[in-house]
Amino acid sequence: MQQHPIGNAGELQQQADSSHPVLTTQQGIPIADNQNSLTQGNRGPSLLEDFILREKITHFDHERIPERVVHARGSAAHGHFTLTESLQQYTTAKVLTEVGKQVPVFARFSTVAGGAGSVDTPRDVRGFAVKFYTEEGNWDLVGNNIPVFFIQDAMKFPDLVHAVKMEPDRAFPQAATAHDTFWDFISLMPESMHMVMWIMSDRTLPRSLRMMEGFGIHSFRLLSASGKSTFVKFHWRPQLGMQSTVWDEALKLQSADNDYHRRDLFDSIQCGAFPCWDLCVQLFDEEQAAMLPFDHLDPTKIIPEELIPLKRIGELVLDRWPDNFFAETEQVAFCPANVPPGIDFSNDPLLQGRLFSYLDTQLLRLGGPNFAQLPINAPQCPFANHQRDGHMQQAVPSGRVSYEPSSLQTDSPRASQASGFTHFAQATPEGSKARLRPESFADHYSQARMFYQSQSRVEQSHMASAMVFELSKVQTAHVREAMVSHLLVIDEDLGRRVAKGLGMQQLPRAAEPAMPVQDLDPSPATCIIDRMKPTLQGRCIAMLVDEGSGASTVTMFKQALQAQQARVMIIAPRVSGVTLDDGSILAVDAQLAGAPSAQFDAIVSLLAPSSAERLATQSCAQDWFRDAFAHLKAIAACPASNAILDASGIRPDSGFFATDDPAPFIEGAKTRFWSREPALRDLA
Ligand code: HDE
Repeated sequence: MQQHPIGNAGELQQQADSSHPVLTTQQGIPIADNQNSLTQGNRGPSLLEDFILREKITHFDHERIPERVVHARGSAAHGHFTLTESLQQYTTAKVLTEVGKQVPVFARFSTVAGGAGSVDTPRDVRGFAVKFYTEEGNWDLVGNNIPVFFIQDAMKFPDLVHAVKMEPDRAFPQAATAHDTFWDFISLMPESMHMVMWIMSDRTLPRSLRMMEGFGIHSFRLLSASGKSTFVKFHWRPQLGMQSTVWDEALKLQSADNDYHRRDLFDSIQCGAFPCWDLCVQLFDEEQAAMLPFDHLDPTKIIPEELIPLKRIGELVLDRWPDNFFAETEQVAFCPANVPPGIDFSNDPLLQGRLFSYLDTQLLRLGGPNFAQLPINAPQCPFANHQRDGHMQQAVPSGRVSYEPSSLQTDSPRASQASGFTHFAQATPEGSKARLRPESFADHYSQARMFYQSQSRVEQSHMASAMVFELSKVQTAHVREAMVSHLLVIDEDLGRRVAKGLGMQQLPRAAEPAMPVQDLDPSPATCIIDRMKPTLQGRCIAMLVDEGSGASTVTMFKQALQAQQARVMIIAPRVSGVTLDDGSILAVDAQLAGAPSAQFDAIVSLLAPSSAERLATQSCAQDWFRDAFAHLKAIAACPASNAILDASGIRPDSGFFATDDPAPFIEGAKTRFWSREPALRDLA
């Protein structure tokens, strides 16, 4: 039978030419046909002999590696760190002493609980991991966007993670803390109460990865040339200021755009609005540490910046999206044990456990001991050692010597007393081996109270409502009661609000703290709302238009918003462009039904009367306005848009602006209208 010269069903086979290289197998064998497997006859069975098909399918079958056991969902970018103030007095680490030198970095942001394919906007802690490729080796600052952690000892980490992940018998919920096993575990772990306050705050609902803080959490040490040690805590401060979404908005973002944060990071880098953070440090010595009313080695405690101020020492800029997600974002391997000489660890027992865990998990996840050779993990400074062989060895070391000491090869690598890593020579009292929790770690409620009481009234009500939402999903009554009994200790009013929100008939008895709760001074620096920067930089404003919208108003708003560095998205019922009232065609970025307003920071509606009347009957248009209103956003609406506002039952307030002048709207769009909230939803 005659062979078909083209692919199946008449599909033309694409052939190599001067601009397209020849397609080959992994072995470099050129491929003539990438459409059809080798079969016996025209409609016969496939042949085992088809090495091209077998290689292609085999490789595909092996494309996945185990996802991270936590922090599986993440997005990352390349950039650089520039030191602006030297810490020479405290450390020998060049990355912290060479002012002005650009150090390449790779930063990965992640959620914790969900799988790699889960959404970007659950209520969850965010990972904030930065790999600095320094000239003295890689430094990984593997932090979170919350400055404390749930547990004090690494021994509890697998339990915590098992409790928060989807429940093992039913395999749900995905990427959520609102379920029985999480709150059961938490209610039995008083040490988690401070962290619980932070995760119930709006910190876990960031508007953008570019608008959240990062924290190294643990105390680390800096070591000076003379061997003197200074404790340090690392903080990242976003230059765009802090901003969070409201809970209803976060929920709606989960359906509007699974990749909301990833897309936002990608878009901002692609359009040159590079995300930037300041690196700040808190520095203190043993004497200052001894004066603190808590133990700084306890990772459930912060050192309020009102007690030890932050010192800004440098800037991180992310300016390049990875070329390949798998090769870079998926295969990057962070490890808190990667520190250059001049940085060292403290005895924080959580940190000590982490020093073991990351290398161990990466051996499994990346398939063997040579993962440091992957381009994203390899140091960008000279490196040499006697480690050899193993799965997927890429290097081809020459010579006879792969050991030390040796006398056979003059250029084999040797240790260096002068530049090598030295640990802090901490004097340790002789003690007996024991499994003990230090008594100085016993105060579980004071900082939880301090955090709650430091928040603004709006933020406190968000926390209480979050707690009610989460515990309402808990089916076991005694778990709900146990949690309320802790809240009553943290702040009686909070406990009562949550009990009321849950509809409890009787208040449970307050938990019994192991030691008296201290009334610490509030730390206003822990709030978010006041940290929202009055700017449109980094914000995205949607303009709703349709056939017949006024060209001059559209242009006026667009130009005024862009002059403020806002990103403007044109939304219309149909995506192929609209004809404005002067006959010009305006390109459209997204379809109204596919671009819910939860995705934008503020909205503008510039509709002609006929279009507004038609849209007033459409649920997508009503929702668009209703959600922007419910999410406390500024709304500029032309008079014709009143038809939709009326149909949506919205009564305009001080967050509404006319469309004859963009200036007042621009000011409104820099903030949110918190005063609107109590009338919109019952907050606990
Ligand atoms: Fe992690 N953590 N962690 N963690 N962690 C991992 O390492 C672990 C902790 C953090 O973008 C894992 O390569 C233990 C605190 C981030 O690739 C694993 C303990 C903080 C990331 C692991 C902690 C973090 C991880 C999973 C308690 C904030 C993502 C995959 C002792 C300071 C890094 C991997 C990335 C990832 C273990 C607690 C931050 C299993 C045992 C506290 C940002 O090794």
